[in-house]
Amino acid sequence: MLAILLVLNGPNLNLLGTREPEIYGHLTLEQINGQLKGLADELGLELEFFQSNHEGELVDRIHQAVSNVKGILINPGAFTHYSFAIRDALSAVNIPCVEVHLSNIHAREEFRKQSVIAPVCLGQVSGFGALSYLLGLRALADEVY
Ligand code: CA2
Repeated sequence: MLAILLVLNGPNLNLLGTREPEIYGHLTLEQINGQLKGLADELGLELEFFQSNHEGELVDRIHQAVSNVKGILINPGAFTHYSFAIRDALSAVNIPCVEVHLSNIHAREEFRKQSVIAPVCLGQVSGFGALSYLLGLRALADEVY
């Protein structure tokens, strides 16, 4: 049976490809997920995808992951910077997690430089557009196998 990894995306990432392409690129979330699926097939992994604009829904999905998920790839969106609820959920389930960002959060506004999620993750990939997700998936796959 293939290991299942969960790809989580937070608020506003459903708008990818429609606005602010100079910051977030031209790809839609569906296209990024398609690239991830291609890489997962190569690596022999199964992916589940979930995007929500609601903090509680992301927390609930993380809780559900306990039953079958071996790793979590997460772009928490703006929740990166202040959601102790998502951080606590990731910490509670104790599933290996990698944080990814399209933009380089360390090269933007002051408030974006802090991630409250990163301390409960294996690591963070930030600033490479869709490639951040692919690099993050490779890192997570390494941990899972
Ligand atoms: O760079 C990233 O991946 C972010 O997680 C994106 C978040 C932002 O709040 C984080 O600081 C960094 C914002 C996602 C907003 O996505 C949009 C996509 C298209 C148009 C407008 C917003």
